[in-house]
Amino acid sequence: MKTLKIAIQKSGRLNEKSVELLKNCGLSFENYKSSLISTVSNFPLEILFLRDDDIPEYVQDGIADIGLVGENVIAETGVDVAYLQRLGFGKCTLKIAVPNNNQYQNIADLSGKAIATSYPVILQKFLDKEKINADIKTISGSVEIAPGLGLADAIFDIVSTGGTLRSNGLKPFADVMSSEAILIGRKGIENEHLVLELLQRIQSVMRAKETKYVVLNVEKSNLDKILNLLPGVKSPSVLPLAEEGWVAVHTVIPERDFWSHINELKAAGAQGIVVMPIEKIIL
Ligand code: PRT
Ligand code: ZN
Repeated sequence: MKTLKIAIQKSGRLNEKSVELLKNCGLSFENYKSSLISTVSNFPLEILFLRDDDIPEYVQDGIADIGLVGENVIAETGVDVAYLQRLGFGKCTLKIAVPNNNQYQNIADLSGKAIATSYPVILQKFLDKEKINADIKTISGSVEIAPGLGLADAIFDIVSTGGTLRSNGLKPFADVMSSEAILIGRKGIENEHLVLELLQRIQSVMRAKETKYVVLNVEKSNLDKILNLLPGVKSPSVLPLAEEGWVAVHTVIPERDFWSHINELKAAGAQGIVVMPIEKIIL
């Protein structure tokens, strides 16, 4: 394979993070809002900008080799593709929601009811699994207003903060699926060298995001206590300071470990703690 083609969302919730991820991978390209295709100048990659709904099929059919899309869209289109990497953004939950004043007790109460959604395939699968016979009303947008209009008794939609449900007088009733952005590929493409190289870059960016470079100063007599509190990638570097009897400790740690240890580090004598972002970590 000479050039890899990746499909990403043209505009919408995943566009900005997708572009940012590719740029953080060191890829140079123009991100013209009007163009459908962009060529990366320093890696054999073409970027196709598409509606997210089209991405799974483009990848399955080989028009794009790989694609970046929400798991919910993959599930809805029912395509047969390889999952290459979960990306940790675009997180949401697909839920059934009902009007606030509604008295439904359990899932079985949805039998015979009308449920409005833009995701009929995922919903039907869930209802089949729960052995519930409901009337699915497929609508393409503004699903949350359907109960207020008398079009449906419940809705099935994506929820992230829950604000949209609340402002439409709805409450969550059942969680059906959780979703995040994911890198997919055509079946069989997993071991292509260009795919592996891009994956390595993506993983190094993701690893770096969760990790910080920490520098702190400590008196030599307290060094052992500090080192015990700092699990590093390998082992921390310890450098002498100009001031006699003091050293600087440099290490790389997951941000969450850092916050859980910060008070212990200070109590153990750490001073001048500096926390810096890391661009990439290649293992
Ligand atoms: O134009 P195109 O077809 O490409 O985009 P789209 O309009 O179909 O999708 P878009 O850009 O809205 O979302 C793209 C993907 O982002 C989705 O397929 C999900 O995987 C993911 N995602 C994450 C979300 C949300 N969070 C989200 N909150 N997609 C949609 N929403 C909507 C939801 O439909 C509802 O209207 O936001 C509203 C609820 O948000 P809260 O925060 O009020 O709960
Ligand atoms: Zn869409």
